[in-house]
Amino acid sequence: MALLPIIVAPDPRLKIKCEAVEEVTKDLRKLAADMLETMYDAPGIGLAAPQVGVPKRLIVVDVAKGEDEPHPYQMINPEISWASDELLDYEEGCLSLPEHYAQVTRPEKIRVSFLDLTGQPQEIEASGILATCIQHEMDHLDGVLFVDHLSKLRRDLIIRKLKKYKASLPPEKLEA
Ligand code: K1U
Ligand code: ZN
Repeated sequence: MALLPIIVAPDPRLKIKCEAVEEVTKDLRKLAADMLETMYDAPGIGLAAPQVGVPKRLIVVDVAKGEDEPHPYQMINPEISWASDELLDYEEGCLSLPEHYAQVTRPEKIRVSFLDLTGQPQEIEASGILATCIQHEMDHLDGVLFVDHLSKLRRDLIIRKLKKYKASLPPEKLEA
């Protein structure tokens, strides 16, 4: 397995709509395993393929707390088939927006269908932080970042700070 470099915003690769996965191949399974390893290493609770430069509809999520057993999800072509009217406010972070956090409001419960790594269709119901994280990761597949849910003023402020942060990094610390 391998750790993958995570793209930091602003970057055009984080703003594109990703393509559906047509076939679940060995290479895709390797990518999903590398993404999980990268997510645990960061550490984070989710990661989407475009964050590692792959414009495909693949996400990984694990919201299990440190002392609990890991509970990873690897979802190919995820789709939300139902969302609750009840909403949840959650202070979100993003590995592509390091050290920035903001409260985002999303449906509290969702039903999501996806393909697993054997290509079999699956459906789960998620609530709380798991639902929030899946929605955040699915946003990435459509080129949407959590700052896109904020006012233009707050979004522009965060993006301006990230531009400065990236400009201050030595070239070897910038991802490809
Ligand atoms: O970059 C990402 O998409 C991952 C992001 C996912 C996320 C966090 C919070 C709400 C919604 C989605 C992160 O994992 S940021 C890091 C983080 O939240 C965290 C890190 C270590 C322990 C617990 C949380
Ligand atoms: Zn993110």
